[in-house]
Order: sequence, then C-alpha cells, then structure tokens
Amino acid sequence: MIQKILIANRGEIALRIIRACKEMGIKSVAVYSDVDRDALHTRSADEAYYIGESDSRKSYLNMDKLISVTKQSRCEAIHPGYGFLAENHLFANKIQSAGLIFIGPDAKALKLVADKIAARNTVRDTGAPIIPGMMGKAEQKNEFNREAEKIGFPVIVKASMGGGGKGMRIVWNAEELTQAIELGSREALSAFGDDTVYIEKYIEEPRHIEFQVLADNYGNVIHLFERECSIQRRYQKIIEESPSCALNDELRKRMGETAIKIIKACNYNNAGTVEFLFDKNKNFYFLEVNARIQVEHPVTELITNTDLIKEQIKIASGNKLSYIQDDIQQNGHAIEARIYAEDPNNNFIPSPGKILHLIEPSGPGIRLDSGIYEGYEIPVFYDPLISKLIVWGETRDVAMSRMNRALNEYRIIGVKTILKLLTHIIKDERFIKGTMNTHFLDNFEIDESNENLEKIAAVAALCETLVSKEKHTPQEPSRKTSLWKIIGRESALG
Ligand code: MV4
Repeated sequence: MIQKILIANRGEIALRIIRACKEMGIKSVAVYSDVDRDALHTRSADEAYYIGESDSRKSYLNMDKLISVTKQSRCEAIHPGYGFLAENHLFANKIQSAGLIFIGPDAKALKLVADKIAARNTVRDTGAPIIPGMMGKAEQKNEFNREAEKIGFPVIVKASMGGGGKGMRIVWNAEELTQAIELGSREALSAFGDDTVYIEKYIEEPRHIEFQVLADNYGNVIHLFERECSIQRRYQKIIEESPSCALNDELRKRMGETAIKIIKACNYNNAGTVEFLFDKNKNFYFLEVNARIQVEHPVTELITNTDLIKEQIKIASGNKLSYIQDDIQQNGHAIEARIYAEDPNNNFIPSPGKILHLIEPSGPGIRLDSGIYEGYEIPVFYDPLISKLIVWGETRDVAMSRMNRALNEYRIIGVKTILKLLTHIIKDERFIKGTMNTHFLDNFEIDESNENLEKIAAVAALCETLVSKEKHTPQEPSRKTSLWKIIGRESALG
C-alpha cells in the first residue's frame, strides 16, 4: 500500500482525502497558495508545503512545482481531487515519468475520454446507445449542413475537447447553423486550445443520470449504481441524489451494465463516472465519462456503504477490487445539497469574504463535507463551493425531511450563500414528486421578502454576541423568539 500521499487540491475535497489517509494510516501532505495559508486543508494534513501565488495557475495548476514538492516530501503518490489537474493527461504522464503514482486513471484512458468524438466512437463500437450525430471531424464547412439535415433539428454544437457546456450551441433551424459553428469553434479554441466542433441531435428536457464505477488495474469493473444530477444551473450541479426516481430495476440494471461495458472498452481504471442523458421516452444515451472522483461522490458512499477515496488509493496501490458486483447493494436514499458562496439575488456572482458566524447541522443521518470554519475568509480565487450537506434516510421521504431539518439548522453569516434557495428547491412539487429535468431551475423565482429582516436580525445577533462575550456573563433570554431563529431559514414571522 502507498504510505504517503500529496494532495494537489484545496477546500473540502482536500480535507476529504486527508481524512481517508488518516483512517488508512497513510501520511498526508497538503499544498497551499498565499491565500490558503490558514485554510483547513493546510492545517489538517501531516505536512503542508507552500507552492506559490494565489492565482491557481501559479500554484494548484503548476505541475512541475507539485511534482518537485512530492519528491521533496518523499510522497509516492499524488491525489488530484476534482477540478484543477484532475483530468489532465499531461499531468498524469509527468507523474508517471517521475516514478510517482497518479491516483486516477492511466494517462491513455484520460486522453481518450477527454476527446468526445473519440469516446463516441469507442462507445458506439460496444453497441451502447449514443446520441445520433457526427462521428468524426468535419473536413469541410458544408458537411455540418448535410449532417444537420440528416439528424433533424434541433441539433447541438459541441466542442470535441469541451466540458462544462463551453462551446455548446443549440440550433433550431438551418439558418442559425453556420454562425453557431463559427461561434462554437471560436469559443472552443480559446477555452480548450482546439477548435474542433461536432453536432448531435439535441435532446430536449432530459434528465442527467450518471453511474459511479470502480475499475482495478486487472480489468475488474463494478458499478455502484446511479446518481440523479438534473438539478443544476449553468452546468453547475446543485442537488444530487441516489437512487434516481426515474429508474426501475430493469432500466437500472441495463444502464449499470452499459456503464461497465463502456469503462472496459475505454481501458479505464480507478474511479470514474459514466454520464447519461435520459429522455422523456425513457431512452438513455451515453454522454461522457468523467475521469475523476466527483463532487457528488458521497451520495453513492452513503447508499452503498463504501469509501470511494479509499478504493481509489487501494486501486492505485495495485490492489485488486475488494468487491464483486453482487456485494454492492443500494441501501436507503441519499441527497446532497451543495452550498455555494454566491449571491442568488445578483445572478449568482461569487460572494467571497469572512465567515463571521457559523452553526453547522449535525445529528442522525447527516454528513457535512466542508472546507470552512468561523473566522475563515473565503478567497476570490477559487470555486465558490464551500461545503456539501449530505443526508441519508431509509426512504426518500425521510431523506427529504432530514435535508429540510439540516438546512434549517445551518447558519452562515458574513457571506451570501445559496442556503435559502436550497430550502425552496427541496420544497418544490417537482422535486418532491421526483419529476425534475435539467431545466428545473430555469425561471426559478424565490420570495426573498424577509431578506431585510434577516439582515437586521443578523447585525443585532452579532451585537448581542459581542456584548455577552465582553461581559463574560451568560446572556439572559430576553425575548420569546431569539434573533438566531429570525436569521434562520424558518421565518419568525410565519
Ligand atoms: C446535451 C444536451 C442535450 N442534447 N447533448 C451539457 C454539458 C455537457 N457536458 C453536455 N450537456 C448537454 N448535452 C445533447 N445532444 C443537454 C446538455 C445539458 C446538460 C447535460 C447534463 C447536465 C446538465 C445539462 C444542462 C443543460 C444542458
């Protein structure tokens, strides 16, 4: 087994990996930028090394620096987490060339699944369903017009090296096509350094359902069932759950077997996710392979009783899978809500700043994967995801009530967050019935009429805390409804 791991990441996922290392008796090494000197991951690892300026290009994306610190600290392996360099095949290659272990897929598999056209070809050859569309690069511009007529409108323009929706364009008729190709390929070039685009049939109002897989270095592959990830905005997931309300046992079995077939065809190893689009007629289509541990992995861990980070480390150490497919059972229901420090009333712009006051939910069925603490300053430089609240219940109803209860316990004062939006989402009839699709949050309006009252109460509550701290005397309860209740999610007026 690997004895010492460098974690090339920050925030909640760095902490998640450090915790797995501690439980496995593996030494952990954190890396930090200027602004992350006081971050939790920096404090929690066995050792921490400074790697550069706050701009991630100067620190968390600096491959050579990361590899030199790995050697200097005598680590044998690097865990990339998600984002940053997690799916970069050049990084995986460099690590291997340096005689170190990349805790993730082989560079070759990473390279294959990053190329959407190449992945579509590999998947088609397995007989798995793919979205009707182009299977190669267009040699001439007029090829797009011919293909679009063959596929039928609407079509979608995608960047072959793309991800996260960049370079994507929905095209409803032939007149719009030429410009969409032009704009899409320009956007693809600046975002991915490659202007290759292709077109597919546009699937309207699909659900996004993905399967977690584990593959060892000896060709053994299992799936750990699905996650429903349809509730998102601008390709950023907000709520995920497992099982998905859309699947029955027959579909679930078919999709799981398809995911395994795809992973085998790609010679993919370690943890990964096979994404599917699921249409109104219950057809599913391969979308892409995510070659990393994902943000929403805890949902799978809670319903399958597994630890995916430990499995990643064991696989990278050269162990065979410790499970066969029949060992993996779905038990109960899990829901994850992502807490972003963003302003829901101002187009979700990031809301960096100091956490002035923090109360975290706990109790039965609650898991909180968080990277913050009271007094911590959320930097502007990185992703605004600050914590993940994951709940488990024996049924979906129990999990939903538990999520509601936990969101109501949560208090984050000092920065704007989407906490309140989350409480509205889980009370939405479409969520309760489980009939959501990827357009769930389009035109989603919430009533923030108590917003001012909350602000005033927050200031008053802070004053009260400061005064009581100064006096060193316990605060007498002076009113029936505490200020803390007012600033909570349950309105004191209601
Ligand atoms: C699609 C699609 C509909 N039809 N492809 C968005 C991110 C990128 N990875 C793939 N995406 C989509 N591809 C076809 N042919 C709709 C989306 C899409 C989406 C996919 C998954 C999760 C959320 C989404 C939100 C909007 C659009």
